[in-house]
Amino acid sequence: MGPKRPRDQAPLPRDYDQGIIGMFWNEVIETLPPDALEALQLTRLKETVHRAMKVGFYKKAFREAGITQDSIKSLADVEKLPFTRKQDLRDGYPFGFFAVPLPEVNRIHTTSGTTGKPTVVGYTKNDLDSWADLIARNMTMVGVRKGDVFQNMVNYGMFTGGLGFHYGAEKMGCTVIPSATGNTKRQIEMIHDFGVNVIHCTPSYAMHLSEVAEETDFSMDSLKIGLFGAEPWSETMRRELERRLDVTAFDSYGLSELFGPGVAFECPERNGLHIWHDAYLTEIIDPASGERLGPGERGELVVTPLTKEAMPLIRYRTGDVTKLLEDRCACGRGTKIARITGRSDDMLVIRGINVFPSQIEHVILGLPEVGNQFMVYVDRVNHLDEMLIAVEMNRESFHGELTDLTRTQAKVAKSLRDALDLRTTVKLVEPGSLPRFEGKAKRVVDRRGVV
Ligand code: DLL
Repeated sequence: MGPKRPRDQAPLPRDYDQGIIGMFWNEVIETLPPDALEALQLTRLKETVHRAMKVGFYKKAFREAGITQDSIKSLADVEKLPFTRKQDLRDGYPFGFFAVPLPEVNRIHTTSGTTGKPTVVGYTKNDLDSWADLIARNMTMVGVRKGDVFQNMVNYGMFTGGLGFHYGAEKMGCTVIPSATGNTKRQIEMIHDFGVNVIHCTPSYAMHLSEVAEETDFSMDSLKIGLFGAEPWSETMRRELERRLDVTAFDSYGLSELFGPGVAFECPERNGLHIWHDAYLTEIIDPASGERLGPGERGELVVTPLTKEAMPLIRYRTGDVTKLLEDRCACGRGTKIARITGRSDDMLVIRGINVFPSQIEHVILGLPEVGNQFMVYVDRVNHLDEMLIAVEMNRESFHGELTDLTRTQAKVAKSLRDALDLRTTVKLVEPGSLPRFEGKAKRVVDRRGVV
C-alpha cells in the first residue's frame, strides 16, 4: 500500500499511489474489450437461461412468454425474458428458486421479509468462489494488498456483508479481523492494537466510530482505506468520514439476491461504480412502464447475474435507482453506474438494514393494545439513521390520557425489534390523531435528505 494521503486533501489525484492504477485482481477480465465482453456475456446469458429452466417459476414464466433455449441469439434478446421481482422470491420461500439439489447448496443467506418470511439466497461452492473473487477484485482495485490488516465491522449472521467481505479479503491474503458489529470502543482498541489499515462498515457506523473515537485515548492513525456501503450515502458524508477517520473512502454496492456486496464498487477515480459486466448483465428501466432507458437516463437497475449456479435470476428488479455512465473509465476498466440515489419501491434502508413499511404494518396490526394507524418518520441524527414510529392507541385501551403507557410502548418496540432486527423509537398517540389517506397511504416520511 502506498503512502498515506495528507489529511484534508481534496479528491485523490489519479496516480496518488503509483501502482493503484494498473493494479488488477484479474486484468484480462476487468479490461476486456467490448466485443470480447459481449461474446462472453452472450455465452453466459445462454447458460443462465438454461439453468433457470430448472426452476419452477421460470419454467412457467418462459412457457407463457414462449421462451426456449433458442430464444437467446443476441444480448438484445434479454428483453424478451420476464422480470423477476422480490415478491416472486418471497413466494418461492424457502427453496423454490434453487436450480440445484439442496446437497449442492453450500451456504444460505437471507434478507429480512415483509411478513416474517425472509428472502432466501443459496450458493454452490463455485458461487462462493466467484463471489470471493469479485470482492478480491474490488479490494485490489482500491489499493488493498496482501498483508493489509482488514477489520470487518458488519453483521456476520445472515447478512451477506460479513461473510461476503470476509472470504474475499482472506482470498487476497489480508489479515482479517472478523470483529462484526457492536462494542465500538473495543473496535477502536483493536484498530489501534492490531494496526488495522482497512475497514469495512456502513457509512453511518463509520461516523459513529469516529465520534466514539473522540472519547477514547486510542488513535486510529494506522487507517488508510474505508470501504463503505449497504446503504445510500452522500458526497458530503464521504468528505466528513475522510476528514474524521483520515481514510480514503470508497462506495461499495450490492444486494443479497446478486451474491451480496461486490456487485459494483468505486475505483480510485471515484466518479461512479464499476459494475462487473462479466458477472452481471445490466439494464436501466422506467420502473412504471418497464421500458428500457438509454445511457445517462435515471431509472431502476435491472440485473441478470451471469454466473450464479444455485440461484440463477433473470432480469432481477433491484428497486435501486441509478443510471449507466457510458464513458470508459480512466482506470482502464469498463463502464460504470452512478451512485445509487434511492429506491423505486417503498423499501427503506435504515443503518444498512432493509425495512418495508408493510413489515411495520404487520407488527402493528398484530398487537391488540394499539390501533391500526401509524406513521414512520426517518431522520438522520448525528449521522445515524433513526426511525420514530407513531402508533395510535385503540379506543378501548385509551382512557383520555396518555399516561402509564410505558409497558405498551415497550411491547410495541420489542415486537418491532424482533421483526425488523432494528431498534426503533415508538411513540403512542391519541386515537384519530394521525393523518388518514384517501388514495395510496403514505405512511413514511423520510427526512434524511440524501443527495
Ligand atoms: O446490503 C449487501 C452489501 C453489504 C452491500 C455490504 C454493500 C456492503 P442487502 O441487505 O440485500 O445487501 O441490501 C441491498 O441495500 O438493494 C440497496 O437498496 C441498498 N444498498 C446496498 N449498497 C448500497 C450503496 C447488502 N452502496 C440493498 N448505496 C440494495 C446505496 C445501497 N444503497
